[in-house]
Amino acid sequence: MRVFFSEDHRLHFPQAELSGGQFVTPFERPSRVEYILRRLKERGMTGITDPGPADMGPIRAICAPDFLAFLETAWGEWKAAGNAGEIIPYNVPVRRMHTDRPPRFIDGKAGYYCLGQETAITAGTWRAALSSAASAQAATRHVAGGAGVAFALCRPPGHHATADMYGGYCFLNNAAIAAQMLRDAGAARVAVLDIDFHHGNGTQDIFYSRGDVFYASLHGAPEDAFPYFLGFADETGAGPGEGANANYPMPPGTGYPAWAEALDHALARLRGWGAEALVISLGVDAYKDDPISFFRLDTPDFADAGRRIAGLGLPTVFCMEGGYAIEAVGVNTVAVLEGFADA
Ligand code: OKP
Ligand code: ZN
Repeated sequence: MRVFFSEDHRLHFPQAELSGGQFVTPFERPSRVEYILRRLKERGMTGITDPGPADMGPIRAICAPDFLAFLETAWGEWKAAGNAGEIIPYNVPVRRMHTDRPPRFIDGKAGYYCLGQETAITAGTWRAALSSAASAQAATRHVAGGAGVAFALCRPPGHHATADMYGGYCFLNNAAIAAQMLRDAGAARVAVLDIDFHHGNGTQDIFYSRGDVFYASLHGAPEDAFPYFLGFADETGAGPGEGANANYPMPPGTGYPAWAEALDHALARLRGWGAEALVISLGVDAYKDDPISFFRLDTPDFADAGRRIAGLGLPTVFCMEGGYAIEAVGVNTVAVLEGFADA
């Protein structure tokens, strides 16, 4: 299985994440990728390819122009305003305020485009986010060209990013960009299956009213888990997208039997719907020792999940998302890929 990966992910490494009322080293940090690369090499998966520059076409197809302009210019404006630290917004538009009037001043603008204040923007964030999207794009081109499967080792992750908001460690929605590219390459119906512990609110939102991309997600119930305000079971799509969204929220302590049952249900939905190509939002934070999650999957469970996903028999692009039990992230990620490849 070919792996697409850019070293430019290193350009994004904020000093600070707001957690527990303190600034801590971000959970989503560059060393996560080192563990994944090490495990890929240990298992002989050595075809690791630099994706080259991002193609802005498919990124513009998914993201709002003003949001892309914000990501590109935010750091310069923040520094020009005399700020010494990283971009962490203060105020965000909420109930009964205007959510459609982006402010001029950077402090307000940063809040306007933010959905999670744990996520800081730094000097290199935009370039890192582009490199992450580029990996998803190169993997997608590889699969669209007939490869059957590819792994985009994306960092930073993407599934919380909407067309016009960043947060939850995400800036550009890599999985959504990949799904759109598969559509453009000729797949009439594309499925995104999100097995990260967190609900991919961004991916759901981007495709919610579309009938050509099905979004299915297994995740910690929003009553108890980030992103809190989306991911309920009664969100089934809208308009032409009605019936093309499926959420499987699950409670604290959920183990593999219940999780696998939800996975099988989701896979049956995607098969019945007639998916022709598949994007997997591959987070491994459903792991039992993940520091910010509450499911109880173990390493062999990830391999089994990979096998079940392979049962769909579809061209598949894996896009890396979360996973914060750092020493186990490589083993668990590669377990999914090997389970898929062995099946
Ligand atoms: C990104 B992905 C830590 C709270 C963290 C944000 C979680 C973002 C997860 N005190 N909240 O889906 O793995
Ligand atoms: Zn996650």
